[in-house]
Amino acid sequence: MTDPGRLTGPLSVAVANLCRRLQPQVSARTAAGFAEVVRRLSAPLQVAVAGRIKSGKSTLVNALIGRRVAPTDVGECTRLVTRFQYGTVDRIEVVFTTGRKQVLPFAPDGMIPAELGVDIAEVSHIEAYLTNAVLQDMTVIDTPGLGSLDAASVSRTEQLLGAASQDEGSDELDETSRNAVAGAEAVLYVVTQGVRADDQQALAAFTAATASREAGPVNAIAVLNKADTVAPESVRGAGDDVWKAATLLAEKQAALLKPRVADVLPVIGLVAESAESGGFTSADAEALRQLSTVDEATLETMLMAADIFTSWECDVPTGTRLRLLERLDLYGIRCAIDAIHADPEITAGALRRILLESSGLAAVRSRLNVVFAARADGIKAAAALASVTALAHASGDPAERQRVHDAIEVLLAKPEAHQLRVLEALTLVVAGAVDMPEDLAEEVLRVGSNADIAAQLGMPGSDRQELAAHALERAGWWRSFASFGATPAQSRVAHVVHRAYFLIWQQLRAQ
Ligand SMILES: Nc1nc2c(ncn2[C@@H]2O[C@H](COP(=O)(O)OP(=O)(O)OP(=O)(O)O)[C@@H](O)[C@H]2O)c(=O)[nH]1
Ligand SMILES: [Mg+2]
Repeated sequence: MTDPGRLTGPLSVAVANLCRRLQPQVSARTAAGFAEVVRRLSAPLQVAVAGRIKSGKSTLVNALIGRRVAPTDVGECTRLVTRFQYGTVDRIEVVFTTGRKQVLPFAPDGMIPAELGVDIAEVSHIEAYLTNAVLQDMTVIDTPGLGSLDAASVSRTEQLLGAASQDEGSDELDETSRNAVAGAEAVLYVVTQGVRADDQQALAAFTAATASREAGPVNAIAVLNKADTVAPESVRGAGDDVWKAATLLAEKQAALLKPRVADVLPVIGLVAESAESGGFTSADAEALRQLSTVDEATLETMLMAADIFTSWECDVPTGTRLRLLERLDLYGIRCAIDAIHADPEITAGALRRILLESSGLAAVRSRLNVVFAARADGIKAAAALASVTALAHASGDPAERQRVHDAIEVLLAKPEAHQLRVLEALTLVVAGAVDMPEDLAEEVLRVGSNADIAAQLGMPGSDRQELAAHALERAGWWRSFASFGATPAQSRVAHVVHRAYFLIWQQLRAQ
């Protein structure tokens, strides 16, 4: 049985208890599914990194894990789903569609080998167990690019995200149940400057694959990767500042992708990967130091384009320049040289930190913490409840379905579980399943996707009395909206929001 101490929080505990209580009252098949739901509830949050082909997903995964382990650019592995999870010993396994597993040696450079040496058509996915601490809180799932012409790998991704847990002691589960249980719980969506309206479709298609769970602002964020390649002259108001251009572009994309994602943050995955994973060495720092002594006009010319940079006559060997380009691209190289000009004595370590800062990774990490880690309990519990419902439906037994439905209703009626209802309502509104005037939709979003009361009420910095008065006022407003001004679907959402405000008010009063 799962150790309840490892569950993420009170909502997860409540859903795990519901599963355990129901287990003796349902069919063996459903009970096995519930056991799997409980097991997943105590596992770290499953975050899928998704996006178009070659958008830099694997590079970003390496940066987040802090280790260059996922193959980038070429090789058959980029066509496969790889799950990076915490382990006490580094180990890679190929999981075949039959369920058979085969341990795979790391490549000499410490990465997952780009070619597996097995028939890729028979491979389900790769499991990588790594000792890196980041993975204790989050399992990172690297996915092949969406929008690739290779339909086979897209459909494999969809299947695999649904079946990713098949190798973990759940042999008694049939495929329907497995699909009802598995899948990613949160999405980190990687876009580049070419994002178009149809990327929203790509996002929707992806979420359909994450175990039929909707992604929304609660469990999805996006990054604008390759920020270094944004041409500042293509973005109004950016001047000649690349980072500013990327930030403005990210804001525009946020409006385009809203409300499916909480945020779009600019990032330079490549520089982040090099700075975080040991890819940037003291030899690289030395090479940059040497480059920084080249006269300014020549440097400007060299930094205009990659081929000029590598082919221009210069004391730094071409091979070294190629390596710098591969690790930092022109933007990172320029950034490092600027830092050396500002402080010629700068150490390799300090240079690495400056590169890391310039990559924007810190903001992505902190957003991941705010959006995912802080909400992991709610996200995991909501995903688990969706699985429980799907399992009951898949049973084909109306009595069983009713029993499970009733138990869920009892759970959701408790004040401490009301947040799950709010998340559900929020998802309905965001996905457009319930039509709401824009200002009301915004309000539902704010109440549902913030953990802090002042943020929920949109009144940061207010005192308790002001907050309580506002909560009570909004509770009253939503109650009358539920009764008078709403369609039946709106009315159901309005009741949930009313109660959320009421519970906030109660909590403020009790403090
Ligand atoms: N200039 C620049 N290049 C990047 C950045 N991030 C990734 N790249 C490059 O983009 C290419 C593709 O990166 P990957 O990480 O393999 O992309 P992917 O999305 O995993 O690709 P697939 O798995 O094949 O879909 C590589 O050559 C990376 O070096 C970035 O921030 N800036
Ligand atoms: Mg990849």
